[in-house]
Amino acid sequence: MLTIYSDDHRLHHGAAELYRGQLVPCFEMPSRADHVLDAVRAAGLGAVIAPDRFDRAALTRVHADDYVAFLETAWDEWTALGETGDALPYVWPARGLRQDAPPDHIDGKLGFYSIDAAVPITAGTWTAVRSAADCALTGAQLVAGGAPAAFALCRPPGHHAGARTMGGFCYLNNAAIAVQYLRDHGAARVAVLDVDYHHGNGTQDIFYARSDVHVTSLHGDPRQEYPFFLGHADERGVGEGLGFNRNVPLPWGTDGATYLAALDGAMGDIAGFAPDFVVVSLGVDTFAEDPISHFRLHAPDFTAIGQRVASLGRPTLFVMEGGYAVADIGVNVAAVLSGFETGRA
Ligand code: SP5
Ligand code: ZN
Repeated sequence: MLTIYSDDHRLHHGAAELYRGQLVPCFEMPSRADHVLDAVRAAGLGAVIAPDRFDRAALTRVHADDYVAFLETAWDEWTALGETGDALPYVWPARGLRQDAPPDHIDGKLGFYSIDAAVPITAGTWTAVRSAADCALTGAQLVAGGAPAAFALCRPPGHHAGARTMGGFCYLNNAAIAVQYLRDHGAARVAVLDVDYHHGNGTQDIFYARSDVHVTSLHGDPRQEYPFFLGHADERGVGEGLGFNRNVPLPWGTDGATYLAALDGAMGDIAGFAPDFVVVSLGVDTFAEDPISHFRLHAPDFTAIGQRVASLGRPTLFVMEGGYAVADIGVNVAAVLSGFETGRA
């Protein structure tokens, strides 16, 4: 399968994120993508190509126009204050505060358009974010055009980004943008399978009221894990979307066997939906050595995940999400993709 990758990701390199009362170095760093690219090449999975450039309209099919405008201008507004370091939010419209009145000042906007303080905006963030979305869109274009599979090596990741919010290292929801592209280019039904360690709150929220996109996420139980405020098993969708969202929260310490059994339990639902395409939000932060996560998966488990996805027999777009054990990310991603290729054969 082709991998779609842009060097532009390097332009996004945040210095720090807020964690337990400290500004700590960002876990989401450029070397992550380098390791994935190296491993994909070493595994001989196929050519690596640059993304096409898509219209801004492809982004606003999923994200609110004012949110995209915020991302486009945030750095300039921030530096106009005389600031030289990364932009970070420090105040949020939580319960009891208005969520319908976007502020004018950049300090207010940063909080209005975010769910946490793990989303630094730097000079190159928008260029990197836009190119990551282009990678996902190029992958969607490929599978829409008949390719059996593609891998969008997106960085920064996307699944925590909602229609109007950034968070959890994510700015634009690359997977959701790809899903919408597929819907706009002939697909009737698209299934999302999110195997990142964290719940894909942005993706769930974007499609929650829709029956044309089925979203499944396996993740650390939000009662004990980020993002804490979405991802429970009783979230099944709303209105027309009722029954088209499936969460599988799993406890800290979940090992490969338990994880794969849980995945097997969700597969029938996805197959029954009869999707025209499958979009996999591919995080490998379920790895046992991941520095910010608490599952216990190893390389053979990642191969098995790829084989499970292949068993659906649908054209599949893999979109890179999380994974922070930098040296191992590439090997684990390549294991999923190779497992898919062998499972398909
Ligand atoms: C895309 C993705 O995987 N985003 C994850 C965002 C998680 N953000 C909060 C994680 C808190 C980090 N804790 C570090 C503890 C290390 N001892
Ligand atoms: Zn994650």
